[in-house]
Amino acid sequence: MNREPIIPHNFQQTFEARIEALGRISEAEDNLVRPSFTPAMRQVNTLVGEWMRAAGMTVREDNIGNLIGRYESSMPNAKTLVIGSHLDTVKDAGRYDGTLGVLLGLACVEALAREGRRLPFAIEVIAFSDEEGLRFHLPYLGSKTIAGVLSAEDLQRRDENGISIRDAVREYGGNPDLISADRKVSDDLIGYLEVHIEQGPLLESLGLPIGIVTAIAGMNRVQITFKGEAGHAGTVPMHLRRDTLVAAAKFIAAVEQVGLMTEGLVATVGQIEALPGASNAIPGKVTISLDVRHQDDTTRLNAVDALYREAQQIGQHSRVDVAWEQIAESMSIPCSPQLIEMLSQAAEDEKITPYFLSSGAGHDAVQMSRLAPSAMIFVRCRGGISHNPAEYASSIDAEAALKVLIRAVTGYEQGV
Ligand code: HGY
Ligand code: MN
Ligand code: MN
Repeated sequence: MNREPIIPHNFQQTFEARIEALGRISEAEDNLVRPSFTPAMRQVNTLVGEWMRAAGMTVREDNIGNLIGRYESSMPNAKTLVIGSHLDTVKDAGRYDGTLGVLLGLACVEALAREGRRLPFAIEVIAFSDEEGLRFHLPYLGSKTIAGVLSAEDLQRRDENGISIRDAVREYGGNPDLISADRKVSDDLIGYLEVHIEQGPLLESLGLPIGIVTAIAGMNRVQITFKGEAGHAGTVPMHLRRDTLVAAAKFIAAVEQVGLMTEGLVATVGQIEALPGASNAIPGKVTISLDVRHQDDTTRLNAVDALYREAQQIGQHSRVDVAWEQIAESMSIPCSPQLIEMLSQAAEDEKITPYFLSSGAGHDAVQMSRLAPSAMIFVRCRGGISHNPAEYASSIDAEAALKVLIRAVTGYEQGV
C-alpha cells in the first residue's frame, strides 16, 4: 500500500492564513462578496494561481475564468483526477464556502510535491468560476463549461446592469466563442472529488469532523414576476387595486406552507424587488426568486407544479398577471458508490467513523458527475451556519479532511 504523504506540521497555520487572505478579497468594503468576472475574482485567481505554481503545478485560466492547476503524472498520457470547488461567493458570504475545497485540493498536491511523489494519474485542482449564480442568477457557469453543457443561450443572460455573460467574459479577458472548446471529456478523467463545508448542523451534532456525501439534492431556480398597476397610495380604494406586493406576499406564504407540508422539501424566496419602490405608491411590478429542492426529483417537481398553479390562482384573484420563468434546474445526483467506498475506507484508516449524509446544497460536483464518478467530503460547520459571515470550519477539521483526501487520492487505483 502506498505510504500516504505526511501532512506538513504547519498545515493548520497555512490554511488559516490563506482563508484570512482570501476572505479579505471582496467587491464590497463592509462584507465578503465575490461575483464572477470582477476585479475580486481576478485577485483571488491570481493569488491562488501563485500558490499552485509554487506547488509545482502548471496554471491556466480557461475562457469562463476557471482557474486550473495541473500536477503531472509519472506516466505519459495519463488520465486525470480533478479535485475542485469554487472561489466565487454569495452576498455577505462566509469565508469557507467553496474556498475550503480549493485550498484542500491545493494542499493535497503540496503534500505530494513536497515528497516529490507523482501518481499514475495527473491531478487538476480547479477553482470553478461562478458556482453560486449570484451575478447572473444562473449557477455553475464554470463547472457547466467543463462539463460541456453551458449553452450559447445561457451566455445571453444579463446581470442587473444589463451586462450579458458573453460581454462580462470578454471584459474579463476570456473569449466567449471558445468556451465550448474548454470542455473536458469523460475518457480523460478518472474521477472528481470535492471537499466542502457542510453548511448544515449534522456533523457538529454528532461530534464528527467530516462526513461522506451520498447524494446532492435536485434544485429548481425560478424567477416570478407579478404585474399589476402602480397607483397613488392615498387615492385608490382597496377594492380597486391591482397590488402586486400583496399578491407576492400571499404567494410567499404559500411557498412556506408547501415547504412545511412536504417532508424533506425546502422552498425559499430569497430575492424580491418591488417597483416603483416608493412608500406612497402601490407596487405595480414585483419580481421574486424561488428556490425549491428535494432529494427526490418527483417530489420536487410536484411541489414546483403546485406552486406554479398557486401563483396563477393568486394572480387571478388579485387581478395581476404572473410570469413564471425557470432559470435553472438540476436533477438530484447520487455520488459514485466506488468513490464513497474509497473515502469511507480512507476515513476508517484515519480512525474516523465514516458518516454518510446527503447534501441539500448544490455543488460543482452536480455538473462534474456528468463527466466522471464524483464524490464529496463534508467538513463540520460551526452551528450549521453558512451563506453568512459567521460561517466557520476549524483548521483541525480541515486537516482531518485533508488526511482522508490524501489517503483516498494516493490509494486510487481505479481507472488508471
Ligand atoms: O445554492 C447552493 O446550494 C450553493 O450554495 N450554490
Ligand atoms: Mn454557496
Ligand atoms: Mn459552495
